[in-house]
Amino acid sequence: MTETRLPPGQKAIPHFPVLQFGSVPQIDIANWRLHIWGEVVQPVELDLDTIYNLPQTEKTLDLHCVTRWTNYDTHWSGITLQTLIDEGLLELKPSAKFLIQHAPGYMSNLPMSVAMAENFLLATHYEGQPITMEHGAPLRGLPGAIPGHGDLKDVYLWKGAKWLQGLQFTAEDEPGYWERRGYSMEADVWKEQRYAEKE
Ligand SMILES: Nc1nc2c(c(=O)[nH]1)N[C@H]1C(S)=C(S)[C@@H](COP(=O)(O)O)O[C@H]1N2
Ligand SMILES: [Mo]
Repeated sequence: MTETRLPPGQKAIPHFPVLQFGSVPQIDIANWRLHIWGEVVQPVELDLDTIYNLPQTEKTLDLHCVTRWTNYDTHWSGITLQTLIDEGLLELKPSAKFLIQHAPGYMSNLPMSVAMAENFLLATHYEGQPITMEHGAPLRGLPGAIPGHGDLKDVYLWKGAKWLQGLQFTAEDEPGYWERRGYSMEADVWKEQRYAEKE
């Protein structure tokens, strides 16, 4: 296919930078839980063993950071929101329209249509190894692009929270960490929605 993989304003680089606001948080993996709440029938807390024992999904994704680097063909595995639904761990109310990912000192918002799509993973492993602390262990929200799937919405990497510890489902959209600082609520990489449009 001649279709380009590189969104406008991006540059493909061969390495995977570490990037976050502030320092790497201290995470006590043994006592770590994923909290799920909001517009759900039953709030739950999942430990890492439970997540590791769910059916795993593998994805090869192109990552696009708003600071203009792109990393092609990164390999990840983990679970999806659909996995949680299929395994009876998550039942959304019809009022659930947005997913807010929570991490220590960080939040990011996505519409359910993007969070439920096949290019959004709750990732535990990168290139066959558990995700390192710097890259968001033990679990990170991960939006990436699947080349050739022009039907999927592709958003910038800030729309996935490293050190994910909470999934909150809401009826109304809520700005996350970067969105509160002027970044786009939508963040479509092909439309270069880096910053929010001025009113
Ligand atoms: N918790 C948390 N998640 C985060 C961020 C952050 O500052 N804190 N930064 C986001 C941004 S802007 C990017 S580009 C990616 C960087 O992921 P990496 O460090 O694995 O490259 O994490 C995203 N998720
Ligand atoms: Mo980023």
